[in-house]
Amino acid sequence: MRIVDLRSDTVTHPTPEMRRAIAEAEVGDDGHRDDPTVKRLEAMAAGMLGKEAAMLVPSGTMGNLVPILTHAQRGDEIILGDKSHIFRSEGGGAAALGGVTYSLLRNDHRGMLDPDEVEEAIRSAAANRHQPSTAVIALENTHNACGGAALTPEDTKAIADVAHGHGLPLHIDGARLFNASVHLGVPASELARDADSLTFCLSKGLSAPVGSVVCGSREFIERSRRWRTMVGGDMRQSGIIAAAGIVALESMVERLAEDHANARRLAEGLSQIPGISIDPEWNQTNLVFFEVTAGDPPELAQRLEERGVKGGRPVSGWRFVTHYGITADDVDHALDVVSTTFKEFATA
Ligand code: TLP
Repeated sequence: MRIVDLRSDTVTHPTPEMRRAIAEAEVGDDGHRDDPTVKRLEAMAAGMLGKEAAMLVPSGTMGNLVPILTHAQRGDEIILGDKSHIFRSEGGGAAALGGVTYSLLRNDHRGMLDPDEVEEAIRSAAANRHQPSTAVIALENTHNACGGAALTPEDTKAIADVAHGHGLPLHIDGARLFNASVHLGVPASELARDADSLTFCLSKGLSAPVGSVVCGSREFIERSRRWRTMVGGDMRQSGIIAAAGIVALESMVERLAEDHANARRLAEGLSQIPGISIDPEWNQTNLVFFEVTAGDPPELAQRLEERGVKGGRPVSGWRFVTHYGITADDVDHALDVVSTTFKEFATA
């Protein structure tokens, strides 16, 4: 059966060039800072993001956790959006492992925070010992739960100005930063410019099998290395991973435009199917969210999966994700399957 896997861009497989690079990678022990391929990836990532230094970590979750632990101390708080991945989908790691509490502000439909609300939310234990001190503010770009919307350099600057006005750092969860960069036609370094720390994922749309990179100042990355060690994130011959990451950065960024075009095609097709509510104009990058207004969502999702179309989150809204493994023809096939399945439900 033909499978169209739209669950996430995390399902992407390494490209043939990545597999070759992995096989041939020169490696060492990164615990001793001896792995030349890891060093190359880190230098390359720092250069592309316009930062002094970078550090490879195994996952996006660790790429957020380590910077938060580095910026904040036990009893501090992080200000972030109520729909942020850090808050909703990372197991409360900052609280559980770092004693850092979450101060939530409303994410608007694009995942942006209101700079005035950020200003008002900042607190200091020095001023009042009954309250936690704000230690860091976080944005997400693109914003997963807000439809894959991209924040502009001006958006980031507006929040950074508030943070920096209080001597606080801005962290960006840029798991899909390169999708934002390609969508906006703006270099990733501009999107990163006002951030003090930032993580991006190699293993999502860029299709590497493993890995995320944390970027920041040399001093920040040195302090972060200690926290990476503490959370068990130090790896050994991780040049194996970095080799694929280098190929990802060299050859997989520009092609994200194809994923965005396929997502738009998918969104437009879905908008024609009775029982589905979606505004295709809203779609920006590779995440397609929609509402199902007919039928029983879990059963519909199961029926689609039985027919080879994987995706959807029938409990908290539906999402299809386009990526390197999905062609325009796959999109058309998925639309046929969705259309037929929804029609059956409508007439049942
Ligand atoms: N997102 C995944 C998971 O929720 C399963 C997905 O399918 O979208 N930040 C953002 C914005 C993310 O979307 C994700 C993962 C992460 C961080 C965490 O990355 P990983 O999964 O590598 O820990």
